[in-house]
Amino acid sequence: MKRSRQQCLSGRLLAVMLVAALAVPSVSAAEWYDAKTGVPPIELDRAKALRFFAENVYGVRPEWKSERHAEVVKTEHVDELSATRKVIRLNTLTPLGEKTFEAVGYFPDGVKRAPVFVYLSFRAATETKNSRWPLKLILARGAATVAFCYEDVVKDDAKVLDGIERADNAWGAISAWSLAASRVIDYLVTDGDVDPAKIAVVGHSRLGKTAIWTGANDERVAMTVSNDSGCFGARLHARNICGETIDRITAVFPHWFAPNARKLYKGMDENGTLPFDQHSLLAAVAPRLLAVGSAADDWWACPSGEMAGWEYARHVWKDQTSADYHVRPGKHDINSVDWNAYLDFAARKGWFGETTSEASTSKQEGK
Ligand code: GTR
Repeated sequence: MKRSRQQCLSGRLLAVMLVAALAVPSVSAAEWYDAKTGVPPIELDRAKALRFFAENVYGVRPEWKSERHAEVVKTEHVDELSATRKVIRLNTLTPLGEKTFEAVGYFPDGVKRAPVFVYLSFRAATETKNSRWPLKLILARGAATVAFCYEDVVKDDAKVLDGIERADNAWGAISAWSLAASRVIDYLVTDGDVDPAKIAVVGHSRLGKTAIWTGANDERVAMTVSNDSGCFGARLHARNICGETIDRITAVFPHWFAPNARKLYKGMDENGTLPFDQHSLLAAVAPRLLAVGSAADDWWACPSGEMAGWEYARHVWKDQTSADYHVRPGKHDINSVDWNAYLDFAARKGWFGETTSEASTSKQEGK
């Protein structure tokens, strides 16, 4: 049977393409992605990436020479949670000088060295009814959790750094909130109720950006959790899929960033000339665990762009099951669906030994 002209042509085209593909020297995943999509190449040198993001986006953290304090000022048992509650007083450095703040932690009864989830909170950590920090759910897994309110460290106000002299690469509030999270970790690694190898940092939205910046810099963070972190979080700027722009975020929240973020990069995300992207920051978390979570209706943070950030970064992990992504229905928020996704991820990674719901389900099913 004679083939049509079109069939011949497409057959020849296929052959040409095959030969061309075989002739192309093998390229790294990063180059392949770049050629295909226009996303800037990923920076695989972690130290270089961290220097870049410090200098250009979140600001350079100054040396901190004065003494560090961490003191448990209150310990009590909370019967209805079957946990011990500790109030920890810490000091930290901020662009406005030294600051004392308190973190509140819950440590489950009967767990010797518990994995711990540090939650960066919008609300006072003394509040026990906070749907964004579901204590019962976390403790029921056998995990400890510690939270502090970010505004106890630096007030979240666009004018908060007005009146102080800021170099172009000066650190902003995200970096200061992140240092406070590291100060909490300084304490946690000394607390005998905690497994120092299983420390997670969890943040939502602006505090999701903060969680990523913390996990990228602080290697004691074994699991970095970015929930709906959006622009300058997990979302790729390139391709401007949807949501907030560099122009908007640096105009409305100048105090979050180094002045360089606006001075150097405003508009470059919109015209596709930005020389870097957030996948390089996510990659700085590797080989430690990374969880990126999105909400389907969260246009501003842009779930498709957050997923793309994760997708472009995850080839850096040798074990790709160590970089997790989930999207849940609904709006911008962190709720028990998100927490369950993060706790399940930790369980899959063996954080709860044999006591995890997954382990017991698998056993029951005889898997
Ligand atoms: C928005 C901001 C986002 C995100 C969010 C939040 O106004 O534009 O970047 O951080 O706030 O933190 O809830």
